[in-house]
Amino acid sequence: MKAQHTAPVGFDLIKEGASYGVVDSVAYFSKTVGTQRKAMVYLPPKYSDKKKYPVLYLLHGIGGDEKEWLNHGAPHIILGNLYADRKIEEMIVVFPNGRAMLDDRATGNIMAPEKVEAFATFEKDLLQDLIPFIEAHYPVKSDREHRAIFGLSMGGGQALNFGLGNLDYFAWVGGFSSAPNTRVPEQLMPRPQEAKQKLKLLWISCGDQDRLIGNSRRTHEYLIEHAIPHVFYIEPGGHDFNVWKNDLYMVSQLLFKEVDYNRLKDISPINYSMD
Ligand code: FER
Repeated sequence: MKAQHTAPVGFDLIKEGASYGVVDSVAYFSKTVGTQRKAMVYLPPKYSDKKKYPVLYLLHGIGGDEKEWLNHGAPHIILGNLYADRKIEEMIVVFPNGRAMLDDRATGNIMAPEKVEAFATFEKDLLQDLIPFIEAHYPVKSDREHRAIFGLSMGGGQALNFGLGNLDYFAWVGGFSSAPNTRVPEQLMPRPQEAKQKLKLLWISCGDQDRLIGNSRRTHEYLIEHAIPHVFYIEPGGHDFNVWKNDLYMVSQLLFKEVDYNRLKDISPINYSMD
């Protein structure tokens, strides 16, 4: 059977008989920023604190905050439908606020240098404050092979920068429509062979009409040059939630399972699988 190139109609709509999990709003103390910070936490259907879950950290864009995915991306519905069809592993999804500064709201000039800088500062908050909070308060598996980091646009750049920069924390890494904050390839992945050995999944995707596609393309070209297995998924669309919802649909089905890049050729013709 051929893999679908995009999500089927209705993938993001409530269906009778499916259940959609629970979303918590949490606050944690950030030593990095020196204040309480918010995050949203999605618990899957049939959640039980007697189980242990892998965790997906799913990051927002420059105009968003910890609620952006939930307000615009229907992640609980997309995932709920996939659970109902038994197409994904059970996982907790954490939606952080990736703008690590005292006023972390997406107000005023969202492109102001100090606000853009706060997206880089979030690396420290995530590793030293948020991840320890999640691991202290939820029943999660805390090894690198059960931790994923993905994001859209600024959050895509963050996910690639932080994920590839901290391979001892993350084995599942990907950027959707990654923004200009994405490190240049040589800094993003200075030791390709180490990355190749440690990564379970590396995902680069972008809409074919997105003017930011160069960030994804240059990353892909470097990965090709170094023969690093990855998905490079160019999908129809621009810089918006139609694309990012589709990305979540595609990616969530791959997480925390054995990845066979050979079976992904329909979405990623060149991926440097081993055959
Ligand atoms: C830029 C263009 C786009 C930029 C950031 C973005 C910091 C982010 C877009 C998004 O998150 O949707 O020049 O510089």
